[in-house]
Amino acid sequence: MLQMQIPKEARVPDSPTPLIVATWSFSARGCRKVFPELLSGSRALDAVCSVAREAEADPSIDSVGFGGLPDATGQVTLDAAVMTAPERCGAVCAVARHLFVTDLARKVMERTSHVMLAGAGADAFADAMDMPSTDLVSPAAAQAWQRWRVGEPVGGPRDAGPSSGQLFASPTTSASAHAPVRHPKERETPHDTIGVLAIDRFGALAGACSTSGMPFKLAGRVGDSPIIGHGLYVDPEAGGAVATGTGEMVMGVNGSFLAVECMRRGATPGEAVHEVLTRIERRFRPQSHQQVALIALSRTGEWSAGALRGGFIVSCAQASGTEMLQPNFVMHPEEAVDGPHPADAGGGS
Ligand code: SD4
Repeated sequence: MLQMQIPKEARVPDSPTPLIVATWSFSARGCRKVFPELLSGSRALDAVCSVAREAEADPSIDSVGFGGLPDATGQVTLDAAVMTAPERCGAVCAVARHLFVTDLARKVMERTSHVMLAGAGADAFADAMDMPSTDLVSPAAAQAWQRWRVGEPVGGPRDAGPSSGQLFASPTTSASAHAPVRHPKERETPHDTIGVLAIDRFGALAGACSTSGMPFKLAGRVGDSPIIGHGLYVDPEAGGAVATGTGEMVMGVNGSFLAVECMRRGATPGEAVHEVLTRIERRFRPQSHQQVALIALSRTGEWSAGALRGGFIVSCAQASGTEMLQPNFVMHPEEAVDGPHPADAGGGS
């Protein structure tokens, strides 16, 4: 049931003060580490890239960077985007040989006249930028893929949702020559992209997203995270937004762009997030295990977060400390997906 709660804003400062907000609790560690630099005058763009990099290097996070779960063929591919303004954004997708994809997306923004590079071209650009090439498949991710292939359960509590196969067509209807051999237990696994928004001492906004995408996705599948306007959007005239969850649903409504447009037209961040989730509800009728969550940050530093279901956590770093917070509203609080992440052990301030 759709619950029409009025979202409460989390922070309403008098003037912009440095702040980092990020999706999921595993981001708390990076937020806490990076915030002092932001407070002492570093730029919002540096902050969001640094927080994303922390997650990319952490092998215990199975949805971002090294440790990310592979696609259906066993290959890990990474997607990322950065943005500070409509005319200042960069993205990469389907990167197969380079770990620090948020930095790579930033290089696309700063060193080319393009916005997005994909696949082998993105890896070749990283080589040209002297970024080290690396094997992205961690031993744990390789094991998870082996289990998934033979239909064994993958993961712990985060993987305990009901079987559905929503991401892919059912085996009996999937006739594509490129479709992987599918196991009856295949389903859309909960998965947690890092999306980070920051505002710096100068009032500048920046955002970043980094993900290994949907676990066991069809080879070549790219979700919302690296696509400007879908997983991430920032406009200094209005604010910024990041999305996490089932990318296909976020893409259908241009989720992050829509949230920022709502703020441009006078909505609070909470109202903006609520509008996006309501539209997803109306069009997609998500199943109970499917999650979408967004964080929106206004240009004056107010922020709010909402989710379709319980389980979503926001990491927030500000002068008073780093906290892991519940979102401001949950459309279906009675339904929870995605429990605490194993990498959460060091959370809190
Ligand atoms: C995707 N949105 O590739 C990403 C996955 C994600 O939380 O964010 N999961 O669809």
